[in-house]
Amino acid sequence: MGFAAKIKDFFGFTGPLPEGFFDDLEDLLVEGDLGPGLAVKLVGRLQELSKKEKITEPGPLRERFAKLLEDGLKVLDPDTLLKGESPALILLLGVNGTGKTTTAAKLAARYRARGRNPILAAADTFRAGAVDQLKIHGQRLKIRVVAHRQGGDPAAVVYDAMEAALAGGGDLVIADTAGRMHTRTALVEELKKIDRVLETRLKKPETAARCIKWLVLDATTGRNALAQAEIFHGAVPLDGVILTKYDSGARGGVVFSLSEELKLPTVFICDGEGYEHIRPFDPAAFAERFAGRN
Ligand SMILES: Nc1nc2c(ncn2[C@@H]2O[C@H](COP(=O)(O)OP(=O)(O)O)[C@@H](O)[C@H]2O)c(=O)[nH]1
Ligand SMILES: [Mg+2]
Repeated sequence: MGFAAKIKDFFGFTGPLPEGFFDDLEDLLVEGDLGPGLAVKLVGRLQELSKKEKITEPGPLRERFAKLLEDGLKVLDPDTLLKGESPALILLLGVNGTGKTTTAAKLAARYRARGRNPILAAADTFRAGAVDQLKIHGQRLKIRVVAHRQGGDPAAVVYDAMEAALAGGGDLVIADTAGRMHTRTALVEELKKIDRVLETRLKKPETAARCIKWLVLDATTGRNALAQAEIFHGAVPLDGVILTKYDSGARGGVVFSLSEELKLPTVFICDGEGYEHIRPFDPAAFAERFAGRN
């Protein structure tokens, strides 16, 4: 049984709370990738609430729990973040296989549907096939892809894409990057270089500083996703996280830890491979689902 079904079951009875209810909840939350520290803290608060308000039934307790979860979430509207920035630059970071390339295409499609004019930058020049993968998306979506050869300089690709945008070709550059950037020094060097290139060649000192950095995390990797976020966020300050593969029984509790421990908001959730499978993070809905609403 997946986590979502288990938590539904857990709260899905009537009558008084059985003995060990709160301990069992703690265990279940850890299974949902919430992390032991946060699980203890939240369940403690819930227990206090249940005493204070004399809640003895699982239904109302579940609602209180969902609210507690929601209250702990950092929120950031991905559309306000981009407002006024032209051209805006979004760098998608993350380890291999988390869904960066797919998400770059989804974001381009989404923002275009909202009136922006996106350009995709194939700045993963490291992985064989990465450039072609993005080009195929570009062809399907009829969105311009700026690309160099495999093995080329990622910073130069971002620069060219920004220049194309500044020349009137677009107002939003979405850059796919290489997964190898998860080692701290490589990541920092790569980003510094992008900064330098944008600064010196575009003569727009603020451009690089304003670039939006979103980390792409695979929900199915559980607590490992938090470890990845710690490394990336420690190397370069991130603006937020995009959680992918939140389909097929993913748990997703890591989102609460990202907020609590790293103060990082989740900006988008992806739940499938199609271009439409991306939506802005909705804290109330996410908390409700995690808390097993029927
Ligand atoms: N089920 C599911 N698969 C996804 C999602 N996002 C990406 N993928 C798949 O995950 C795999 C790796 O994605 P890719 O974009 O190449 O990852 P990258 O290495 O970070 O660029 C591909 O097979 C994608 O189709 C998602 O939200 N749900
Ligand atoms: Mg890729």
